[in-house]
Amino acid sequence: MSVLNAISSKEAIELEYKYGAHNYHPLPVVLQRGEGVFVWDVEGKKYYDFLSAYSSVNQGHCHPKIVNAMIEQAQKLTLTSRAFHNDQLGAYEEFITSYFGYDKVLPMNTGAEAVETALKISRRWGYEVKGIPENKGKIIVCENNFHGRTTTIISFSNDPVARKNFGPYTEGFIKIPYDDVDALEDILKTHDDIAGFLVEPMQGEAGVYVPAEDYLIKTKALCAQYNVLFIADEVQTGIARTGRLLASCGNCSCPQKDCSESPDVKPDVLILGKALSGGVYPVSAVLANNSIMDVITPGSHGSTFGGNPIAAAVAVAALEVIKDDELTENADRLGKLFRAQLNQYIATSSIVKLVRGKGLLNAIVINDTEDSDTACNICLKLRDNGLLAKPTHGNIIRFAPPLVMTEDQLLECVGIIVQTLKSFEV
Ligand code: IF1
Repeated sequence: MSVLNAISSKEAIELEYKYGAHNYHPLPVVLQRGEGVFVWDVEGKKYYDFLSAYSSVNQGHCHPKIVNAMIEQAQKLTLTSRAFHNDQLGAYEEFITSYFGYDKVLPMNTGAEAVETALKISRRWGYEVKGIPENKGKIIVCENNFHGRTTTIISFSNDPVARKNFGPYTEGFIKIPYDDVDALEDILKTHDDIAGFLVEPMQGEAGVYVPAEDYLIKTKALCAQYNVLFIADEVQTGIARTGRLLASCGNCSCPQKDCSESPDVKPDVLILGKALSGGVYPVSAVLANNSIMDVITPGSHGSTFGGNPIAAAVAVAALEVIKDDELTENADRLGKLFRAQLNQYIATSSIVKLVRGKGLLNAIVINDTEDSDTACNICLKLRDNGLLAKPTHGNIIRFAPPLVMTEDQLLECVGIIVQTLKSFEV
């Protein structure tokens, strides 16, 4: 952009406030360019990105291999709809199903659409395979979940801000506490109309909450015992973020970090989004085996853009980058280093209570009341010091940098974070 039509941060923010719906409260920074772990604002100031568009940009900003795949495909064919075949979709479907170890994939665009798709598949499976009486099927969900923003999905949210005055809500969901195996068993024992159990392997929006080591193994086993589908929402945790290809695979004894073959924790229905495109394009997917996916018949579900040739080409490139650049291993190694470094500081700190997380999906809990603005003020100071992060619920700050970070960069970031936190110590 030439100097003549360059926009200042202040002007850009004013335009958004004047002409855009006020559905967000962004940190005041206006970004213009990104490369790898860095982003630059319109005044040219450089920052470490410690949010990665909520774990979408795992492969780093503007990864050349992914961007090139998009450009090349965009110059050839962008969209056919599913009324016709295109030459990219089948190859992508073969690639992603063998990558994650499933028979079939149903391609969509956003995370919420993929969650909706998984719910529809699971309900149909409940009626047509399990034999639940018509319209009686239930899905078990967890308290403090985040699965997106459609009317059905917010129907089983317990975030009042996300729900208020958007009713009437969709029926058929039973909510149980997260990380509570007994609560699941109680429901499964007493109900024979359950089609599925929808769960986040780690709760993101709830404040990066890591469940007990054996939670996923035990809940998966219960689902198998009661003939209920185990539906994993890996939109945020999937694709190397937590130091495993999938977080639902993260608690198994299998030594391989990049497999989803463990019989203990392999989800029956796997939901992916965000980093499936490395953040360059909206691409989401639902994976399942034939015995489940075959309930979907022509006309029963779909999307104009789902499975479009750009999305297909981009997703193949984005998944290749995960393996080529060894991002699963890097997230695992740097995550351990990050928590160890922060724990050293926390031992001496009165402003930070703890750090928790897996791989490079971590959070610190600030030692202040839930409704205080300390976490927010810390994020503003982090911005001034060249690192972008955002608070989740009240006094928790999420740290999720791109997975292409080097060890030296991570240590520099720990330095920025510790130095910033020190200025808040009392
Ligand atoms: C917003 C949080 C992250 C997700 C899981 C499905 C979706 C998401 C586990 C829907 C989306 C987002 C969307 C964004 C904020 C955000 C978020 F803070 F709310 F929890 F990532 F941490 N399943 N997560 O995390 O995917 O339709 O957005 O593509 O403001 O809604 P989507």
